[in-house]
Amino acid sequence: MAKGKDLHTDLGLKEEDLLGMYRYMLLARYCDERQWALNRMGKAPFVVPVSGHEAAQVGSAWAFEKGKDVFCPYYRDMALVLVAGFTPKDIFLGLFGKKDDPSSGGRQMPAHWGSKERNIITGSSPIATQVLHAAGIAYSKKYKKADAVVGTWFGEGGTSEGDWHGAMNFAGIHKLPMVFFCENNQYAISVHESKQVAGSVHGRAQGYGFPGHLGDGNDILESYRLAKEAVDRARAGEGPSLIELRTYRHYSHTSDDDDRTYRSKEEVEEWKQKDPIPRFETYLRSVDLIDDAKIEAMREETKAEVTEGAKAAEEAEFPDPGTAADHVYGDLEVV
Ligand SMILES: Cc1ncc(C[n+]2csc(CCOP(=O)(O)OP(=O)(O)O)c2C)c(N)n1
Ligand SMILES: [Mg+2]
Repeated sequence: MAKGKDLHTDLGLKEEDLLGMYRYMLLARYCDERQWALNRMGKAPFVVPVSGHEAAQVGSAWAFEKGKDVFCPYYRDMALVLVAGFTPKDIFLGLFGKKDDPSSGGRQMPAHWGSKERNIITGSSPIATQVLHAAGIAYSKKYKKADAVVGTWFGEGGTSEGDWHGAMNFAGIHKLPMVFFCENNQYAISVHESKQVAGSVHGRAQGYGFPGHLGDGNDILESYRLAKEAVDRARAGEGPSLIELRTYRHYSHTSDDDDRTYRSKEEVEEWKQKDPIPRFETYLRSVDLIDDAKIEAMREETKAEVTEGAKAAEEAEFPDPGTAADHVYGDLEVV
């Protein structure tokens, strides 16, 4: 592949795209650090960290058209939903279970992202169920001849579920306009990939009659390239693709997990050295888009946006307990 400026121009990315991508990576990272700190302060009961996955999520989300395409994410996809239209304040409204949480008005667990206006379909807690939802939505888009591509994201653990295989088979049979993204961080909570995945994730696509590709999920431009090719293919009516993006999570599975019991310090450190954010900074420097001063300014600006969003969400109202059953059981009255 071409080097330097040609690398992103060959991908059809403009300078504002690159800076936008970088900004979203920073936003996600700072939201993550903030939510982790809030958890340790006892202010946020449950946190699902994203750090480490930013390139895979921002790069893949960038290939979709907002307002047209549909996102079926999973709990780790905070950077993805930021690209799809969530603000840092929205992220914290969900974390605190506040009334204006866009996902569920404070009814769901945090990280069950959903927003009708942003075409983000809320996920259920059982893993990989969103993959079936995505296939159903993609079928409806095809049936209605709508110009829309459906993206769905999941971990490699999710690919052991029957739901995942059912969705893959259905998508292959009907040549659905969708893209399957596996964020392979090598662990399903404490279970290593070697005990979870026989063969490879991307290799499974062949069995369902469509292409599967493997990419470096810590490389945002590679994540974007693979996603864009797959989204273009889906939009052209050529059917689904599966993209496996290899990455690593920097923190525990959730705030309720202690990863020291199953990952060595050395392994975590080794992967932190491959942090996707400094790696993208190296590229941005190489094409003269940023320097130390610009990095500092963008970091300060995004950090301030996150601090402000967290503060506004902390001060926001909780839902009225009298509305607890609204949108849950139809029009039941609370007695
Ligand atoms: C059907 C089902 N089984 C088990 C769980 C418990 N569980 C929640 S997350 C998770 C691990 C999923 O790992 P992976 O798909 O690799 O995603 P990651 O968290 O690593 O991003 C498990 C087993 C669940 N939510 N649903
Ligand atoms: Mg995993």
